[in-house]
Amino acid sequence: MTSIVHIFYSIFSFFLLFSLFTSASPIFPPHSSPKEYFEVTAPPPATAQSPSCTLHLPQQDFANTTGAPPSTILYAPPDDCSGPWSSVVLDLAVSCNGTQRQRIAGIWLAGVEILRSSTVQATKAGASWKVQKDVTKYSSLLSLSNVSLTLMLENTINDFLTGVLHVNVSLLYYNGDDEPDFVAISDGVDDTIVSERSRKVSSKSSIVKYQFFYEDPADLIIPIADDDGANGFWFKIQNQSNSHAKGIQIPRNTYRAVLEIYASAHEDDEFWYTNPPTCYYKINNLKSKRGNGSFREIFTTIDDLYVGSVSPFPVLYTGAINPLLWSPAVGIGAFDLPTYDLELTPFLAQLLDGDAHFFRIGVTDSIPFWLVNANLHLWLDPSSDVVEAGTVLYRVPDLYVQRDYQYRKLNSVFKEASGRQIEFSGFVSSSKGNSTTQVTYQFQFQNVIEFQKKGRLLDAELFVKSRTDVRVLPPRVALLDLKSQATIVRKYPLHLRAMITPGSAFDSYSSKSEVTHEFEEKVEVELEQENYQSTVFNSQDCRGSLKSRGDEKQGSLYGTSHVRQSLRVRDRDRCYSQTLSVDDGEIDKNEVVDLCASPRVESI
Ligand SMILES: *[C@@H]1O[C@H](CO)[C@@H](O)[C@H](O)[C@H]1NC(C)=O
Ligand SMILES: *[C@@H]1O[C@H](CO)[C@@H](O)[C@H](O)[C@H]1NC(C)=O
Ligand SMILES: *[C@@H]1O[C@H](CO)[C@@H](O)[C@H](O)[C@H]1NC(C)=O
Ligand SMILES: *[C@@H]1O[C@H](CO)[C@@H](O)[C@H](O)[C@H]1NC(C)=O
Ligand SMILES: *[C@@H]1O[C@H](CO)[C@@H](O)[C@H](O)[C@H]1NC(C)=O
Ligand SMILES: *[C@@H]1O[C@H](CO)[C@@H](O)[C@H](O)[C@H]1NC(C)=O
Ligand SMILES: CC(=O)N[C@H]1CO[C@H](CO)[C@@H](O)[C@@H]1O
Repeated sequence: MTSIVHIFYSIFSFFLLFSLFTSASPIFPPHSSPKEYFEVTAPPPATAQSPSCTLHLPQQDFANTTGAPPSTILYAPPDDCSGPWSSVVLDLAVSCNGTQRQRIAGIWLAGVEILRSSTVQATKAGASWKVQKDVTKYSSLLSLSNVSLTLMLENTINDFLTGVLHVNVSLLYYNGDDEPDFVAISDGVDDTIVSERSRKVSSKSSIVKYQFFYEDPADLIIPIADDDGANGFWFKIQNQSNSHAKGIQIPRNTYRAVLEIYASAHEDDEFWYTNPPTCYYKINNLKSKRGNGSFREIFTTIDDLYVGSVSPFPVLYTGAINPLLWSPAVGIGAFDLPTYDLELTPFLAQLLDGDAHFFRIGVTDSIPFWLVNANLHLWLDPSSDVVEAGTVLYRVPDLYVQRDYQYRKLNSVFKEASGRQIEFSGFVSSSKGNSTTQVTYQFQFQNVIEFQKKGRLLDAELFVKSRTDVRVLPPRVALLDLKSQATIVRKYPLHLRAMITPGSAFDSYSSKSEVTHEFEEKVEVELEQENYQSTVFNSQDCRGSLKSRGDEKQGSLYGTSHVRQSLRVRDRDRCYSQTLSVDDGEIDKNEVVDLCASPRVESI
């Protein structure tokens, strides 16, 4: 906490303040009992039923674990509960018994990451929360016995930070036989028919999954990660040239491959989309290192051939900007960070020769640091030893980048825009026939960062849109487990405005901030027999203030918060809507509506 003095001796800048905010604990009206936190999400569909069986793993405690190896538990499914399951849900329950800062956490099964999460800024009274995630796509690993379940959570205990994190991991297994009877409620005759039919499809299809890429769980999942695991299996990426690779051999009868990427941004890149070019600091003689511009992209290569990239979603952890904004509802994705999927089937031609191939992951223009690793999901042909594959098209034009920097000393404006459109296709000839997979990926990135009032006001506006199209040709009856066509569109708009004012007392300050951000996803799947859509719209609109009198030790921040959040999820299983309203840490409204049950609500 030397940073307060440091801030006032250097020129006041937001970048130093962000790090200050993340290290201090907020004080709302003091809490006497542990505060319960949550992330606004739709519960996994399976949890509407009772699980067929449940596995509670022993509680793990994370006290002073910085620099320590992760904690490892031996995993095996319960004896009377071997798969296949219709769904498996990971249940994480955490409590913290004192003051603590935000931490990042990862859980791996047999070295394959199954959850990336973060923890809360707990006050003296402590905190607790719960995370549930559908992990059915990892079924092939979940059915293994005596494999390691690894938890990495670096925590620090000192005179001020007293909170030990107690973590319980449970797995809930569902077999989907005891589907509940749905009652269609509607006053329109036509609505009733539609509603009943969609319910029937829904109860039948809850045997499979609603996520396009993992409709049927893969037969084999290979981690592209740090095998050593002494500091967790993730790769720690310091800069663009610091990419990491792993050599792996894949079975020669693989007919489909999807790479799932887990990523989180930390330290100087935690708020990468507010990073000006490094020059801004040099010109103004500032010490901050939060530079290198605002564009970041996670890229993957196989044997140095570029095979795809993804734009990361800006997750705001619980210490971000003004910690009061994330209490009790944390930022979008903070407890269950989004993952990103790359369809790699068109590249099987390079991979099926039985040799080892090098999968590399990096982050364009990154600065310290990112934690990134990936899982290679493979589907195997049970009826042949060798599948034949060939590349048909490989079109990767350069990334388009446009930068418009207007330097006016501390008051400057930095605009960046970039985009790309890439296309791959390849055929796979297995016992199921010969099909061609075409993949196109497009994305658009725009960012404007504006510093006003001599750098005390920061205004940043980010917009990211990505679109992936996967087509499997020709659609064949014999290959019902592959989709004919799918389109996945994601949008991440974010607007952040924060102003800091030094107070009259030494070291004191006050700040005001506004953050509006959204996670939007639309998946459209066209099958021979069935078409369906799933949409997620999640938006958080936050405003707050923060004051430090400057005469106190860490934990002396107090202020206000106003948060409005709206979540809508529609897919084959759910029409979930949640509206939340929080003022000064207290919930005014938390309304959950089943839009399927009351179709009229949606038109309001
Ligand atoms: C925590 O660990 C650090 C170094 O790893 C050590 O310096 C410190 O004394 C430890 N604190 C406690 C309370 O054990
Ligand atoms: C973890 O499980 C133990 C044993 O069931 C229970 O006593 C404890 O309260 C649980 N902790 C959390 C954080 O849920
Ligand atoms: C938190 O719990 C641990 C035991 O897990 C205990 O050693 C520690 O004293 C507790 N801390 C506080 C602040 O109560
Ligand atoms: C798992 O390990 C336990 C004890 O270490 C052993 O009794 C059991 O047979 C093992 N199970 C399998 C499937 O290897
Ligand atoms: C990138 O990171 C690596 C690993 O920390 C370091 O050795 C290298 O000097 C860094 N390169 C640049 C350009 O900063
Ligand atoms: C599969 O189809 C592709 C293109 O349609 C063709 O080039 C290839 O020769 C076919 N392979 C086999 C084994 O039939
Ligand atoms: C956009 C930008 O400034 N990129 C720089 C990020 O840092 C690396 C060095 O680590 C430079 O090579 C890039 O030009």
